[in-house]
Amino acid sequence: MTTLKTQVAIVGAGPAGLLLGALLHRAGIANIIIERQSPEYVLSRIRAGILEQVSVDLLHEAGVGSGVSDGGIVHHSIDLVFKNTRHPIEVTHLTGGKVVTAYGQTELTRDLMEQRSALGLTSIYQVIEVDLHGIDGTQPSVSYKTTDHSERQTIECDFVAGCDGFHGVARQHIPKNILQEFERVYPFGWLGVLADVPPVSPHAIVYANSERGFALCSMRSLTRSRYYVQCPMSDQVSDWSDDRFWDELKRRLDPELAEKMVTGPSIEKSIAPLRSYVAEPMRHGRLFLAGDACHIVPPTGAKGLNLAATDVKYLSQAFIDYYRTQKTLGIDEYSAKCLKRIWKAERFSWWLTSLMHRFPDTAGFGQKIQEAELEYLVKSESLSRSLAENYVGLPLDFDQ
Ligand code: RFL
Ligand code: PHB
Repeated sequence: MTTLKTQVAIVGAGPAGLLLGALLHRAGIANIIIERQSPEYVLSRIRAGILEQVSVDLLHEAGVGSGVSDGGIVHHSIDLVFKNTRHPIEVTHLTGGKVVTAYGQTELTRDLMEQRSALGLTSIYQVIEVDLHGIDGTQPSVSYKTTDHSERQTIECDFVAGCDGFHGVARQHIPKNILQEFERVYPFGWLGVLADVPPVSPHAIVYANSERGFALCSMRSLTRSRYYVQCPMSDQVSDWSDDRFWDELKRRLDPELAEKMVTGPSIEKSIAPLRSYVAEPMRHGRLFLAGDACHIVPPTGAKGLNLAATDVKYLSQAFIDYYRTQKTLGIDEYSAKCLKRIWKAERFSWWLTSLMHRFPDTAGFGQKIQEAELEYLVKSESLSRSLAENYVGLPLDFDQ
């Protein structure tokens, strides 16, 4: 059996695990990351696209800010489409100067992976049979196998960070009588398409409510677009030819955008379920959960990756304080501090999802109520401001 030693063992090389590894390394705290998939597979998952300023600042703090500075597209407004008409919500004006940045999770992950390998830090990919040990005590460890070694390997550490996403193993190590779970599964999914065509709306992300269902226009660059349409979860990707997708997307937008839409062959197409989920607490003994490992939001509010980033901000600060001062206040308060922000983002994402999608059980009545609320929202400065301040991300000191 091979045994490695480190200070923090990180399970999962998604954005949460990689960002935590980078921030800890900069503070002189040794860490090893293990990941179930290959690097290529991790980079092939097309997911988030919108970063709050807090997340962009954290990338700079982690030393990988140049990617988002050079390749990110700063947005000052979002557009809401309903009843075939587009209404801008000027988020920067409404929040006293805040912006969001379009920058893909794939690009952000690549920046962090490249930095990690340039620094020679240990990341072990394609691990199997991951298990955690001794998290109730003072000497936890993580064991696993790699696909090319049959013998088990162990990482001895001071702390374990469970950054292994919704389907990971870390959360399962919090005893059932302690872990509380809260969940809502929505009766539809999102079909997403990535295509090398210029974004139809380069200056604003477009969220559309239509009688045919929700649609979203986003981007990865000025030549690469990311679009979504609401679809039944029973649909298969093979049910959606490119032609059918473009036709459906255009029918859910206002006539001007539909007319301007440049279509082309898809380079990725996938269907994602929509779920709200929180597991509490986020810490048990020496195990700390971060990101999708302990909370999921439906993607409508673009909060998932941003929440993962703020968890990691608080967790890295807590570990840094601990190693500098031996005081445990930061690690003791970690879960409660994160959960305050998480539940506000859960509320916002649930509200925006409820407002923008077609629900099978409310049909025509639900559509009329949504349109009435949207009309109220775009006319009322206070409601527009509430949407804007949540979209750009509530200030970090909001709950202090
Ligand atoms: P990830 O990205 O799921 O990474 C977890 C990693 O852990 C690995 N893993 C294991 N490794 C070792 N051992 C095990 N036993 C393991 N089990 C799992 C996995 O292979 C994986 O590499 O979680 P993380 O790091 O917490 O990051 C969270 C984000 O990925 C997620 O919240 C966002 O993608 C959500 N999201 C969005 N968030 C935003 O902030 N803005 C957006 O615009 C946005 N759009 C989206 C989204 C998510 C979407 N989907 C597909 C759910 C759009 C979509 C369509
Ligand atoms: C994306 O660009 O993938 C994206 C943008 C906004 C969202 C969700 C996803 O709310």
